[in-house]
Amino acid sequence: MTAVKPVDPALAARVPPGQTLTTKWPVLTYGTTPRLNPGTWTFRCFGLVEEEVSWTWAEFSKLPTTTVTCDIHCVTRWSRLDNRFEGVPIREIVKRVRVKPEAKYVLVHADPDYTTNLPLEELLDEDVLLAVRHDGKPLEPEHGGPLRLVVPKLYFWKSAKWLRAFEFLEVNPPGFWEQNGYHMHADPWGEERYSDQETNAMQKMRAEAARKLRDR
Ligand SMILES: Nc1nc2c(c(=O)[nH]1)N[C@H]1C(S)=C(S)[C@@H](COP(=O)(O)O)O[C@H]1N2
Ligand SMILES: [Mo]
Repeated sequence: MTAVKPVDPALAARVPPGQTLTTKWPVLTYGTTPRLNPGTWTFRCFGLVEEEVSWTWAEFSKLPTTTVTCDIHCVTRWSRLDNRFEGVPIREIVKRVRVKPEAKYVLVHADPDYTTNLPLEELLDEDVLLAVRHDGKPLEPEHGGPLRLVVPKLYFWKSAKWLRAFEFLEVNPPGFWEQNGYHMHADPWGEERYSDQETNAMQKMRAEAARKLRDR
């Protein structure tokens, strides 16, 4: 008889449907790993903001930081529990740029040519971090070092590695994976994996927003 390791029910309750646990941390990158050039790197906030801000690496490194322990869920069906991310909490960013009330969505820009979209309300969640460290060590380049976004409540493709900018918008244009068959919202607990699961209203909104952005 083979011994089956029982699953701790407290842990099982933290694993969304269709996911399995891993203790390793897989690397999922479309394309190559960019390297930091501290001389030219900037992190920029633009679009519907009172104050357009661009931080150099030296300036960004002086922002206040905090620690968030969270679970992460990749749409390729692995989940990793209790990740200790350290970085700049989202509130430290938005209070410096003062987002205009018309802004409802954010297009996240990252190297190399990666984008992802999400509602502003979800970017402003307490557990959202611009992370520079993971489990006590600087973020490895493969995992988005020097700076990545961490949005624990959504599938991990929304957590852009090599983060470079937030663009605050009235509309919700699809980002890279969202244009390639993945869901606009991406809630792991609702298994919002693919674009064909989107409501008609959401599909209409994605088409209109994409058109608006192309024509501007
Ligand atoms: N810039 C950038 N960010 C990215 C990606 C990418 O290819 N480029 N992949 C996304 C996907 S699909 C996932 S699952 C996570 C993977 O992060 P990890 O490689 O640290 O596990 O990063 C996301 N952020
Ligand atoms: Mo992913």
